Amino acid sequence: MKSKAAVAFAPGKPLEIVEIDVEDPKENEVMVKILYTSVCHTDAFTLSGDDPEGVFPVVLGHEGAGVVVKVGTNVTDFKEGDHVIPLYTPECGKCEFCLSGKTNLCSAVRETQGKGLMPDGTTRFSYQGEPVYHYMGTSTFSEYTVVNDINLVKIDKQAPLDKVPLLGCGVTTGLGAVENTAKVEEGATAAVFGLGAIGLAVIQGLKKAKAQRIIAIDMNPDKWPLAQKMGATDFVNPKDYARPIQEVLVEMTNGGVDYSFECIGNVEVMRSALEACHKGWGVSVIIGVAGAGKEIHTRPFQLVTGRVWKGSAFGGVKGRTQLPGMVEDFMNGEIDLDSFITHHLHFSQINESLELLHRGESIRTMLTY
Ligand code: NAD
Ligand code: AHE
Ligand code: ZN
Repeated sequence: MKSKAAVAFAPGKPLEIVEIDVEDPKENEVMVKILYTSVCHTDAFTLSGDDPEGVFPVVLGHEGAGVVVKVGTNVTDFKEGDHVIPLYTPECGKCEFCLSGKTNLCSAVRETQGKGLMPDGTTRFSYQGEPVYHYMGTSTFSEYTVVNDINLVKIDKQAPLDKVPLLGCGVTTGLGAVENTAKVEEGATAAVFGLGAIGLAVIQGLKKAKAQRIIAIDMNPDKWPLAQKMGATDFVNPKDYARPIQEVLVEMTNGGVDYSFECIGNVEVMRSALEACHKGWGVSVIIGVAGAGKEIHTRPFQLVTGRVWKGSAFGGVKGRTQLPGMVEDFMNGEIDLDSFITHHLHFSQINESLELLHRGESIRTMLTY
């Protein structure tokens, strides 16, 4: 099968729109025609070369939605025509992780997924006879992609496929980090660092959880109106202060916030987010993805005195079990996706969508094939 794809041939280089070859799905694999995809900061991060798991050439993309076109042998849960969202956090339902009841991380295909390969150790993509790698088990920057059946969820056919890609990563991650990872309670005070799609979705989650005070922090004041629409009550620009921002927040909140969320991927900000938490009980959740070689630091005393450092992947959400319900919540007006889609472009303009993200001008660009 020939497919239009945006291939990352080398780190730091623009994506190239080329025609690749996509092999048929093998056992337990499904071929999906991607109709819409958006671009998450993690795609830009891997393209930059900072991802320790980055392999090239690769078809990036993990926020997409489409229709099943072919199924491999042994696939029982999907058939041609099903509407689906690819999942970078699979759910096999059988591994130690899935059965633990303690995490959404699934170990079934994680090793090969991290190497850009399908579970049999090969790739379904090639360009001019040379292999092209998969990404995060999804590769939504190809019109036709092949994924494992455990990396896919069937959704309601009535759901608009040009909106639900945001549930494939950004919005689910933010909402889930509040509900599943932090378990924020009514009346809480929270600080959200970084007001991209992830931070804005965290704010939406905090509002749903009835947090009483939501402090939104970003160096780009253009992000504030949308944060306010989501439910932020206070805005802080770190550039306005000469002292560490955690000091400012501790002062503003009479001792620190109950919850903080780092939605940037900056290890210095991760420290600030932890240290902005209240002594004795404050919980800080790391969502941002930091580059190779980066490490977090704080005085252990910060933890000894009751602050808790946690992390969240895909918001702790089990995709195959929970995403159909979140799609319904969106269709019932309980989850806002529309506000995140600030731009619409054709797939051929994908590099422009990356530039918009880098310049801080977009939240999410929805790309149409
Ligand atoms: P984005 O680029 O749209 O947003 C980042 C925001 O952070 C921007 O508004 C920017 O102005 C702000 N910012 C940058 N440096 C700052 C600083 N020092 N202080 C305050 N604000 C600052 O990115 P996004 O798509 O929202 O993704 C955010 C992060 O979350 C990325 O690191 C991404 O890789 C990660 N992510 C993690 C998961 C997960 O499951 N853990 C899922 C999706 C994304
Ligand atoms: N490959 C990187 C880490 C990248 C990372 O942390 N990815 C997040 C999702 S970001 C989505 O936009 C994640 O889910 N991580 C859990 C996992 O199993 O990958 C590295 O540092 O090697
Ligand atoms: Zn993402």
